Amino acid sequence: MPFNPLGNPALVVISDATDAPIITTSAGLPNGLKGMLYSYSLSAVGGVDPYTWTVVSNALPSGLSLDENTGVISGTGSVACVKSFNVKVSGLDGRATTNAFLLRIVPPGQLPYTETFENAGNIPEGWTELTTDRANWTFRSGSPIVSEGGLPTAAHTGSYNACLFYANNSDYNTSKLISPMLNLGVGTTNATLSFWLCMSNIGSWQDRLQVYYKSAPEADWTMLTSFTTTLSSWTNIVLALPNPSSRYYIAFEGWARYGAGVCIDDVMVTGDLVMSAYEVWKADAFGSDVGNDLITADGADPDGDGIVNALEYAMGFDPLTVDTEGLPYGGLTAGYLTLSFRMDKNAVDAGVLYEVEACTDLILQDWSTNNISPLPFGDSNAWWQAMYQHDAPVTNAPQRFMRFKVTLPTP
Ligand SMILES: [Ca+2]
Ligand SMILES: [Ca+2]
Ligand SMILES: [Ca+2]
Repeated sequence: MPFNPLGNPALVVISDATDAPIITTSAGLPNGLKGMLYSYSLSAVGGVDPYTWTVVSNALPSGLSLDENTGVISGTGSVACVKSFNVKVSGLDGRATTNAFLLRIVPPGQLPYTETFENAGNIPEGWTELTTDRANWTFRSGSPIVSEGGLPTAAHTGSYNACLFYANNSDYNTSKLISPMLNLGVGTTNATLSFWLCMSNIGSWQDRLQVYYKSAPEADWTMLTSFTTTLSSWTNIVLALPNPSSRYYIAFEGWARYGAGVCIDDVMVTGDLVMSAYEVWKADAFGSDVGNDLITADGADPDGDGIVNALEYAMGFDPLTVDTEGLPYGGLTAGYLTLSFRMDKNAVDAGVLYEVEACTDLILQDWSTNNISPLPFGDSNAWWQAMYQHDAPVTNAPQRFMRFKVTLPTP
């Protein structure tokens, strides 16, 4: 670590020409959202700059690229997937370091989730209201009675906040404003709800808010906390969300009677989402049905095409459309029995194991991977067209059967 060669003794140069640059970005990159612009900068220290950044093994999620000069990964992820890849950073002197990275492109509905209520005064898409009384949530700027001293005078951000207000009855009128189903994933840590609340009083009249969650559509609501006292300016509320699941709901239940209204804005749900590549594929394919085992189990076949979900994934098919193109096929090639099938590249990258077996007797079921050899694979953009042969010529055996099986990686 020599002193700055320009001679300023107060400055120490971090780089050392004898070392390679060291990547300081940690392996797990922030998730990207499918269809949304992604940008994240890799960084390194040491070595001799300027650096050159290159992907040296495997590939980035499709739609993303690495800028070789800046180390910025950017673009719009077009496919929900999980990709691991290696990036090399080289200093000007050619010394280089390579690190492994993991990047998930997850479908919408995953974390982080935000709602700003900017929907032209209407309830946002996917939100519902469950009211048992006379009051309804409205979407407006601030309290409905600013002219009488009600607060807030405006939305926390933008032009709209949600508000439950009622002034025609001294009993509480309650209504739940319910989020869309949120996929908090499995094994997520630090699931957190953040929102802004303003709930001012008029004279001695005070509205209330109770916040609820449930981990499944069929579950009962569980109360997280309640607010019963005046908050006369926008206040950030942060709550831990227990029992994260892939079918999670949050409800804001206002209790309104003569107060200035229960006003909320800028709802955000965050967490360290942990999803396997297969879970990402399922979340993308099944949307709000995720968690419904009748549709999404590995062995389920919701489109009725005879291909179960695990195989739809492994072969790059659509689990909700009857697939007729690209099905596995067998045949004879130069006197050998062959079997050909698609291997989706994202599934291959995620560690799905494809095994080809043969047997001579379906009653004995003597399946074995012996004497099976790969032939050259075809390369489509999205999949490999795998081709395997059984190494005994068909003239040597009157009957033979081949099959392949896939094993999903353990999450
Ligand atoms: Ca807003
Ligand atoms: Ca199917
Ligand atoms: Ca299908």
